[in-house]
Amino acid sequence: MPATLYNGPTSPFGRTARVVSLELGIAVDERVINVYTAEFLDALNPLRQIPTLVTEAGAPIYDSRVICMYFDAMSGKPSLIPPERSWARRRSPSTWSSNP
Ligand SMILES: N[C@@H](CCC(=O)N[C@@H](CS)C(=O)NCC(=O)O)C(=O)O
Repeated sequence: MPATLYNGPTSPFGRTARVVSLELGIAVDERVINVYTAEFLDALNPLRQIPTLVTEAGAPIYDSRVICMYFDAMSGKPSLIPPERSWARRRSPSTWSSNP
């Protein structure tokens, strides 16, 4: 079961996350939702924003930049993160979760 990407129809942040997943060949189950009525999202992201990712392991991750770094770390492909920002890929994805 792939990760679930809660997204919206017009979100530039969500589009960034989706494009990065496509660039890296990461399968996601994208669900386009209305963030303003999606009460279930509060349990995954206290900001109730899109994009919000729920990983295959069930861990919620939010903020598009964090989601993009997660995809980058998980892909096994050459990183999209330029060398001068290599600090962004130092941590193991297995430790990643928005809920400490
Ligand atoms: N810093 C966040 C911003 C996400 C964001 O602002 N998403 C908007 C849609 S474009 C949203 O969910 N707005 C609903 C709200 O904040 O109540 C990110 O990069 O993911």
